[in-house]
Amino acid sequence: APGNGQDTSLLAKPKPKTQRPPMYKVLLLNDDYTPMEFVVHILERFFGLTHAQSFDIMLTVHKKGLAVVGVFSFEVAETKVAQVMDFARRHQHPLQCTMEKE
Ligand code: NFA
Repeated sequence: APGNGQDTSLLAKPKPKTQRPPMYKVLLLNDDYTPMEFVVHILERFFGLTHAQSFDIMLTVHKKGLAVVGVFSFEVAETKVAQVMDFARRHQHPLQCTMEKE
């Protein structure tokens, strides 16, 4: 700092921070109409989860209102959200899936 007689400029090495890309949580939201089995099917089909894992996450969403289904790169998260939203819409269920930066 100027004036305090302590010049650390020769010793202080800048720390090169390696930048990791941000990751995105994919969230599933509860509603009153989408059948439980349909949600389980979506989790198995688009997230590669087992039936037991899918059932657990579905129940968490049902009871808590939402749950994180997985954490992915922006591009993968975007694709998963689009796949879920399209599949739900085609089956006329109001299921909502969103993403948010971790
Ligand atoms: N709450 C829905 C029902 O009782 C089930 C559900 C679970 C919907 C998870 C959306 C997400 N049929």
